[in-house]
Amino acid sequence: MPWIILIIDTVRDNDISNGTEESFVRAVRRPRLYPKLARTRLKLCLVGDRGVGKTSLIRSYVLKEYDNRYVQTVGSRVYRKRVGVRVSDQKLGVLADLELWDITGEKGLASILREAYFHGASGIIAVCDASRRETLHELDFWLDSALRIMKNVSMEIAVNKADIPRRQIRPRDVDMVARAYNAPYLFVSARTGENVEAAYAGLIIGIVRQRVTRRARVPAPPAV
Ligand SMILES: Nc1nc2c(ncn2[C@@H]2O[C@H](COP(=O)(O)OP(=O)(O)OP(=O)(O)O)[C@@H](O)[C@H]2O)c(=O)[nH]1
Ligand SMILES: [Mg+2]
Repeated sequence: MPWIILIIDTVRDNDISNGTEESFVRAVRRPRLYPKLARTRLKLCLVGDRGVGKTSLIRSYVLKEYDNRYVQTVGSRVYRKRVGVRVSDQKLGVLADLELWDITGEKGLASILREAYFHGASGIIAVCDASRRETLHELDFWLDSALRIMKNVSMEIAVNKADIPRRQIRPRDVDMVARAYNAPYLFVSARTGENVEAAYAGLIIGIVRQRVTRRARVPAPPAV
């Protein structure tokens, strides 16, 4: 039986500093604790109905910006961000280059282009709007679309607009969908920033853990 113990955490934004490769490597690596460094690329897609806040959640995470105005996304747009993940028990620092795909909420267009949108994706964040119950039920459409293209994709549900007092979606409503897709969920708000980092971190850590685990399987030590 293989045995693996992993403890992983993300590098906080403060650690990441403002972008030079050297400072970033220093932050992830902490040479004495993490002497090994690996690089990886992750494509993450945000999906969900029109107006649920996909663009806002990406802009909040990548640019630390929020805008009250609604500008519909036509087609798709790709944003990039680099994050660090520390895999403690392997003494490994991983630099992950993220491609964040902001995908139209128009179902017709998304169906036609789903091959292009989801091909090569490692993770899906399925977004619904806490103030519109129907957007939760429509996640079936979005998650099924992604699963038709990528069978082994990690999924997470983000119930956005958690700052709005009149919520139409309760945790137990999300439970059922989350269980059906084996996807964790979080209530988040692009407006206040609540749980935004946590939502991305949870998904990214899970994917990096899978990749490292696949590469690092070692035989069990002999019984003593
Ligand atoms: N109260 C509140 N409003 C939000 C939040 N996130 C987004 N919005 C607002 O909801 C509207 C739609 O947000 P978008 O990010 O454009 O939604 P989208 O999912 O990208 O929409 P499409 O591109 O049409 O698919 C905008 O007016 C945002 O300001 C949030 O967390 N709380
Ligand atoms: Mg959009």
